[in-house]
Amino acid sequence: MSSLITKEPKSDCQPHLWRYDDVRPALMEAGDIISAKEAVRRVLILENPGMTGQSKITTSLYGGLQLVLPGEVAPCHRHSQSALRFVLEGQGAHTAVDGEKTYMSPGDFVTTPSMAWHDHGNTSDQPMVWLDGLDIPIVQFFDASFVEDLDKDEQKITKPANTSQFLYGEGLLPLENDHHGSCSPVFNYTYEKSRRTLEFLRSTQDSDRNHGYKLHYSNPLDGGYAMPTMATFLQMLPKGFAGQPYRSTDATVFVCVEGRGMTNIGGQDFAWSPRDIFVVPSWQKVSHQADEESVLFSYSDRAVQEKLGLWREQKG
Ligand code: 1HN
Repeated sequence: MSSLITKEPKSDCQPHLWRYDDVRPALMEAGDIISAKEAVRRVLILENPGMTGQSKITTSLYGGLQLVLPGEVAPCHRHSQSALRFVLEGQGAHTAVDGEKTYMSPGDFVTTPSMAWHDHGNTSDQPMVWLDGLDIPIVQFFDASFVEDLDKDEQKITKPANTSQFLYGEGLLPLENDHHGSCSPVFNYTYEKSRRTLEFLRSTQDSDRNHGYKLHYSNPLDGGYAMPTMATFLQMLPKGFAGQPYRSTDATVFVCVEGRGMTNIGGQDFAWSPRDIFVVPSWQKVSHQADEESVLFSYSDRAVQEKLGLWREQKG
């Protein structure tokens, strides 16, 4: 019995950090070998070293780096799996979802809901790289995966750019709200806006002893997480911050957006700088330190765990 029902979470997931400078050359090499169109999605999978061969970054989530080169199109398809994009490099490439395009910049968090048609394109003159977070292992667990290809590379654009921002992202909602599904109708949570909120908090409030200044991205229709399966967060650690150890049952993927610091995960130190990605397994003690004012984006399965009444935390 004790191996089935453990006293505490036991996981094959290991703490790990990928330095962007180490993985970028491999991603650019992939760009020379195969086009986005040939690959459908040209991504380097960030595979957790404790779960090799499974294409998982945590037990329940997928993480990867996607490259779209100037002039390329990643052809239109839709699938049961939800995806989040967090832009690491490049400016002005776009993704189209359900008839609307959004142009992306570093630090933007962009949602792709389950079964929404989506294609990506890059009409800028620079490569664009983003972190893809998908709930692939969750959908796999439930044996609920479907995918369809569109009969053309790019879907028809039927809505003016920024439609969802104007209708849902400005503190007003349409009287006859026709938004369907459990994903936020906000398509792009821009870094420009979220960074401003963090700066306001830093300059007016005390920081949390575990998290610094931490926010979750929210669905304006219900105040919950922006996506039904993946919770997403943005936090600022002020210069010199030395956080207390914290643990929670949602294994979490972090990305450094700005600054420089170190995170201790279960007794191991991981130093990070911009665009580095690291993973904290379930229930391992994590404490952050910042040498400079730093910003971290993160995602986890907390949205699912809370719905199922499973999520727990322990503050230090
Ligand atoms: C996918 O469809 C995307 O739509 C990204 O951009 C990453 C990784 C595995 C399978 C499908 C996308 C993916 C993916």
